Amino acid sequence: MANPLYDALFAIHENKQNSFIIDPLSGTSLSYGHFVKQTAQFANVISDAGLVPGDRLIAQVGKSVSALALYAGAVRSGVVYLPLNTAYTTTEVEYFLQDSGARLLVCDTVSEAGLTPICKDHNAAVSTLSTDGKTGTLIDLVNNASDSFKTVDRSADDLAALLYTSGTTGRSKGAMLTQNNLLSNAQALHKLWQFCDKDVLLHALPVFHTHGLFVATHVCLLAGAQLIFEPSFDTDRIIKLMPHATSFMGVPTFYTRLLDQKNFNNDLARHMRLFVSGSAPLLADTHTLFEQRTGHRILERYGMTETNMNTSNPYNGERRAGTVGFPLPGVEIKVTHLDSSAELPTGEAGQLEVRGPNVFKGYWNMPEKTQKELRDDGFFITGDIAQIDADGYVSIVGREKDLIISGGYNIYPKEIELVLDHQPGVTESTVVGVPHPDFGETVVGVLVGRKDSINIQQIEAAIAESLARFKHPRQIIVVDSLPRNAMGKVQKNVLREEYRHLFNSAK
Ligand code: MCA
Ligand code: AMP
Repeated sequence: MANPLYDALFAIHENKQNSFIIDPLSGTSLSYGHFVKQTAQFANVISDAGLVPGDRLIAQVGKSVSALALYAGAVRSGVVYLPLNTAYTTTEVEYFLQDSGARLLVCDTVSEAGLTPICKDHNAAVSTLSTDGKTGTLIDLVNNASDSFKTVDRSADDLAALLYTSGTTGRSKGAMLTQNNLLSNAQALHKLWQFCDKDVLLHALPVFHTHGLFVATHVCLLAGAQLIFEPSFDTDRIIKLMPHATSFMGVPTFYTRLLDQKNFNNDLARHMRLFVSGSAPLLADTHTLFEQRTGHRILERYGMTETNMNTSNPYNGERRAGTVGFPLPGVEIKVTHLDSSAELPTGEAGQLEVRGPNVFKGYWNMPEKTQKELRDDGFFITGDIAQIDADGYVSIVGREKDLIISGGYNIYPKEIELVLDHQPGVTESTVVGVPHPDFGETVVGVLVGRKDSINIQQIEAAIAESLARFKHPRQIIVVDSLPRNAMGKVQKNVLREEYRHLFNSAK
């Protein structure tokens, strides 16, 4: 047997001296061979902690080489990797801990005190890793662990990762991703986007989501390319580093922020061969402006946590602004009628459905939810409204699911509405997304209640207690009543229209 994902991504680099992680500004670098040794040390620590193949490991840690080695160590030891947004509060983390039954939680040193009690309640061990990945109880163990490890055998259908993507009903759903889901997608993208060992990817995405952890990192590992591994997206640093890179991946906010910088120009981008955008819609204007400024046409692609990447604009061929290109090789898509599920003719907008080796195994502990969204014939109902034009280009034209995407992060209104509905004086609430010049979309909370009995500051404090900062409504508005259709359903589209200019000038 073997461990297909580990073998393809990491084992191939054993004892190789070529650079993997580089920092051109400080001149430091880490070789592939050294990184592979680190994966063995992390794998030893994970198995010495008593985790066996199939167990879940939660990592709520800063972006560092150690965090990447922890992920690789989990894959190598057959343990299911469960990364969490570092912005999640203790309340949110407790849900993931309880739902996943994780045996070990690795958290930032600063969050240890807050998270230890809930780990005790849920029989999970705690280990710490500093934001820069250099200290913490985990590192103390790693530094004393052997740098050789017998990689655990895994099959292509075994789980490699569990990524939570919040649910429209408010409860986050754990997307079960197998070794082959991840490997097949990485291989398709590596080929399609022509990554090779001469590439240097400027990596500024978080590594607790699919885009940064799988799409960006896996294509580089398959290609033996180098990574400039930035802890976060800092526009000034990106501008300084870009002349040293060949490729860049980001959410639309990365691109609009770069375009806001006068000194971001074609000279900076002259070494670049590829700019990729995804996770949220890239406005056609941004695509056009970017080409005018740099001479590069951004390659937009479309994916989901449940499916990794589904479609991509071509590497060679027209990268059509406002579209997400064509299905990846091996991926099938169809657009179906929202009610009858009958396939619609070309050009008509409807539910986008996806089938292929990239489509997840289902939702963790949610067989009924899985049954509803993953058809028996293997097609996955995305909740995105799309249309395919006469040339075969796919456009995402809307969402059937109640979802706000802010700076590439997914926000599910239901989760916030559940908190708002329980606030003193609030008789009902609704949460909508409205355009935002920096984040693309942002959150607005609309409350019904007597103005004199609603305390906005108190409500904001309650939200801060239970929800990550990025989910907080940027504005809370109190109204007498909510617009409803004949069925009595709140008309969120009416509210989106009413408040669409709320943040026009905000930058
Ligand atoms: C930070 N804040 C945010 C966001 N990020 N608020 C709303 N939406 C956000 N996305 C908060 C901060 O906590 C801070 O709060 C305040 O906003 C201002 O922070 P700022 O400095 O402007 O933000 P930042 O720290 O620079 O972060 C913005 C960012 C970041 C760089 C765009 O959000 C980011 O890296 N997004 C990438 C997300 C991603 O990787 N998505 C891929 C998901 P305070 O008020 O306390 O200061 S995977 C996916 O979608 C599918 C699979 C796919 O197709 O890829
Ligand atoms: P996630 O919950 O992280 O899996 O987010 C996946 C969702 O992000 C998709 O269902 C789409 O709604 C959205 N998305 C991802 N890429 C794009 C894109 N290029 N254009 C429009 N929406 C996108």
